[in-house]
Amino acid sequence: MTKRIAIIGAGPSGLAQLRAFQSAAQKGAEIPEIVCFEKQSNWGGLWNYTWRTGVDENGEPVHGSMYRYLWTNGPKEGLEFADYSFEEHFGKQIASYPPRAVMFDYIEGRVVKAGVRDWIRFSSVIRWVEYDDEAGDFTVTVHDLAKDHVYKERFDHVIVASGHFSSPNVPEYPGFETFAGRIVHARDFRDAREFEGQDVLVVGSSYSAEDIGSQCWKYGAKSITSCYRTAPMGFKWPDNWEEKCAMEKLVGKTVHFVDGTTRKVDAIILCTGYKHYFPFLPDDLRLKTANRLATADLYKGVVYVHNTKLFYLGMQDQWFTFNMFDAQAWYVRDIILGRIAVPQDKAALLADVAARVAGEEAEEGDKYAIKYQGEYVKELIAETDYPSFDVDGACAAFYEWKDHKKQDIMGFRNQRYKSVITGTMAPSHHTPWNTALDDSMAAYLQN
Ligand code: FAD
Ligand code: NA7
Repeated sequence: MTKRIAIIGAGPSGLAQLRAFQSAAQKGAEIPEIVCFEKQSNWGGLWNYTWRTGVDENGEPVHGSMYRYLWTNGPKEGLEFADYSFEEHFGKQIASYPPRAVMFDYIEGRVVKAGVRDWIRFSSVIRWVEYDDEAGDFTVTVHDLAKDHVYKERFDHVIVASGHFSSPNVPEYPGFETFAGRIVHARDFRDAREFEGQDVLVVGSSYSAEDIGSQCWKYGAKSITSCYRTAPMGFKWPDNWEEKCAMEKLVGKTVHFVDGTTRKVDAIILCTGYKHYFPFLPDDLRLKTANRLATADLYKGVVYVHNTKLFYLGMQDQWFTFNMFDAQAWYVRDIILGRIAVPQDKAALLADVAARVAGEEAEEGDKYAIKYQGEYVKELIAETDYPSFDVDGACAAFYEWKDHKKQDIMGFRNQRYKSVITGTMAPSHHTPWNTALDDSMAAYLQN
């Protein structure tokens, strides 16, 4: 009997899984029946932009956390698909930090070419997954939002690719309840022009704080104040951007920081991260992990140690993204196809997780972290037929990117890097990032 595989989510991770199976089929392998469930009406995950915040047209929590004018926050040369280069998609090499719409087009291009859209049931939200010990399979409860119909189906394997940058971590500080201005989490930030002329406080010191602060700066905020809990971002900020220590409280519109200084602000943007959130999974199947490179409870970063028929994709914190999701998807595919064996001894699975955690913690610093995740990508692709590529070269692009940010935080996106897939150098973009206000694909591709 043919196996049945459920994939939850058609973002970059879920789409990588579809392409992995399709590529095996293309090479003549017999593959199981694949059903991908996607709650949105289109694919692309976070890259499928929505203006909506809160709930969507069906009353479901909006998945999207991306905003207008978003350009990639790392060079595209670090994430390029090894089986589908930017040059193949666009017919030419393009500049290194594409805006969201360009990335969406690229993501879509590979799966259109693979012809896997029919494997996806759109507007279909997974409500619940349970495992039947006796039958050894999963029952998945699906809500078809278009037909408003709830049904159940059985699957031999479930692959969770539902992302982990959608459910916000929202702290509260004293005085929030009486603040006469907007307090918004990054997940609901959509258009920097809303903050034009305002004094904006950005809480947090990671990617969202840096990029959302930069967006607001670029689109005309009067000033940016960012505040950190643990460590400052430490970039050379423009004159109207000040980085402060942790916030203590608000009194009216005045922020009090723990060093006793104060600052009056008009709006507060909480760039305080996200939670791994799986409301459709019971305790025995639900991954509980921090946002880190070596997640808890995932053998090889993908196999759930407490039920090895269940897989998770893309649950790590991410330096590498699309190519890492590919490495994982090819690996999971080969487990399902019986090409790779997973130890059935739980102690061995947990030992693998412990070794990964120890590896991540062995050294500090971003450079080590990038290399650590690069080694993970290498480890997985060595065991499958995913096209081998120069992972060290991709790491080198990331190291350069870190330096470029240190040199000029508002100018690093003007830099360019060499593709590790085609060997071609990216062209310089025609307009410096801080003056390029039009983020459309047409404008970007004018090079
Ligand atoms: P997602 O893209 O989140 O996709 C998950 C999919 O699962 C969604 O389509 C969702 O609708 C679906 N889903 C969720 N729950 C259910 C359910 N119950 N039933 C059915 N479907 C469900 N990465 C980069 O490489 N470069 C960047 O510049 C970059 N910028 C980013 C900026 C922001 C603001 C954020 C939040 C992330 C950014 N990322 C970036 C990282 C991003 O996580 C990855 O690029 C990528 O989108 C992750 O893919 P994914 O498929 O794992 O998850
Ligand atoms: P991250 O990278 O998880 O960072 C979260 C940040 O929020 C980090 O600086 C945290 O500080 C800070 N944080 C968390 N809780 C609090 C509270 N209570 N008070 C103050 N600061 C807090 O999330 P991002 O959204 O930046 O990035 C996620 C993805 O989105 C990433 O892949 C990007 O590409 C886009 P800490 O250092 O823990 O003290």
